[in-house]
Amino acid sequence: YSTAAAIDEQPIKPSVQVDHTQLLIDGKFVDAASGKTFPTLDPRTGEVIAHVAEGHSEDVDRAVAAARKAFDQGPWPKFPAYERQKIMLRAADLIEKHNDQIAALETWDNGKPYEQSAQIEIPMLVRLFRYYAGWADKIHGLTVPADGPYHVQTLHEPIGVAGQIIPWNFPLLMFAWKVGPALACGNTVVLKTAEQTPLSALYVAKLFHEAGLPAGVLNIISGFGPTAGAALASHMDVDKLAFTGSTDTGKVVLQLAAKSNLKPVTLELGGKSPFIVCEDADIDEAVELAHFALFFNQGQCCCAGSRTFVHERVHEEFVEKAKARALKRAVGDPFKSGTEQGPQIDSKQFEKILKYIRSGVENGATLETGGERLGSKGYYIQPTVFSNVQDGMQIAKEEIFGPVQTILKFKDLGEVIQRANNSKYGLAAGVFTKNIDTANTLTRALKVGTVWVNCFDTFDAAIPFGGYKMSGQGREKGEYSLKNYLQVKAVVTPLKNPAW
Ligand code: TXE
Repeated sequence: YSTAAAIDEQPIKPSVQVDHTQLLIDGKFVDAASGKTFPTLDPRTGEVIAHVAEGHSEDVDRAVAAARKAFDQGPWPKFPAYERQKIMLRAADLIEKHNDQIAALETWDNGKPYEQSAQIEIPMLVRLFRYYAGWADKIHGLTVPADGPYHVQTLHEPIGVAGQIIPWNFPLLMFAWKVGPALACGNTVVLKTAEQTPLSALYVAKLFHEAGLPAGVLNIISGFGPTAGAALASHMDVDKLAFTGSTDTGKVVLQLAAKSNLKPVTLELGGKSPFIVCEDADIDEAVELAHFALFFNQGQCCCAGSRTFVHERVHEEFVEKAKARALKRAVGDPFKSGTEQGPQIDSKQFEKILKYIRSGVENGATLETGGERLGSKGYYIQPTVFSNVQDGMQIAKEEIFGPVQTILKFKDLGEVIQRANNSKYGLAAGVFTKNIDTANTLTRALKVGTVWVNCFDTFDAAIPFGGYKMSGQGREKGEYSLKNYLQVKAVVTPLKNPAW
């Protein structure tokens, strides 16, 4: 990876300016009621990019009132579905047109490589909105063959005002996973962005308004969790809550929802996903994929393959090659072409990761490479690989959320299934084998929401995603996501002349 001196070079200037820093309520950019702002920082340096309006409960109240009005009196849920579809498609076209500016904003605020933003994430954002636009006019109920002389049908209706709270690791993709199905089903939205990454959602929400979205349908609140986030989760006039973030905060928002108006909640939380390399695997491919599964997005993925289980017969070779691959990882300014890894999001995450690395060393895991910060400014961390990791170690049990690969050795299939499932999480798993029977056995046995076989992080818009156990509740993406945003109404009508 890069030298400290390369990291400490003058950061590359992003080719975008920050146009929107206010809250977006009822179709207008407005200051927070308190007039307060907070700084959003460049993870490359820790310096301020912009001061952003800081939403509190009064602002959440204003946004929910606007969303309520747009739902109850406005056109959105009453629009023919085709009109909703057209607006979503127009928004997707505009996002595509602004691809490079949005990507630059996302990278600046988050630190992820610009090429990843521009070539993967923003195109995926466009794809997600087109996918959900496609559903808008295909949502319908059933005719039910009930006993007795009744005509029975179900109507699938929007729930109402959706409250959505998202994290900072994929600011725009999380925005699309939530806003896409909500709008397609005819709901209105109040979305709170993460305090680390407020900028890109404001830009994209503005494009939705340019595309013809009526005022009040999509409101964006920047601000902090315990204030703005908690106000949204406990709001009496929010009809549904969707949350992505840590398992601890997931428990808090679920309680707030229960204590207020019992709004239904979907949760997409943490993980400690096993990546299982069987003895018959092609080792070079497995090393590359395991590297990607862990280090992608600076290791800041809920589904990161963060427990790399390797069969004992190929273990030694795998460790050597995994170490060599990590040493080759291109860490540097995310705006530089070819960069694979930028800085971590902020000082809190940076310190958390370094603490986990220290605990790995103290608990007797072998530090193969890395383990230190890189450079003297910003939040860069050396790609780190541990071998000889034991199941009971903190680094094997808890979510590190950083560029730290932990390699564990296994002997047979029964053992690795038991150990892979021995986690409070159940988000995803990777399985690397050429044997179809091994793949089928693992696929059925693993208690996780996604199994990637000989691939990882394949995130098509149509594939559902979500967790077993403490990784969450419900599914997002795909057709499954629609039911999070729909009420089912049964309509029963007696048949007066059943003989006909
Ligand atoms: O998460 P939080 P943080 C994991 C990862 C990371 C850890 C902590 O392990 O190291 O969580 O990150 C809002 N009421 N993931 O502190 O607190 C907050 O403002 C309502 C996994 O960033 O869960 C932000 O918008 N909302 C993950 C969102 O919750 C509250 C992605 C996420 O923040 C709130 C991110 C409250 N009381 C972190 N407190 C994933 N599943 O992908 C905070 N928030």
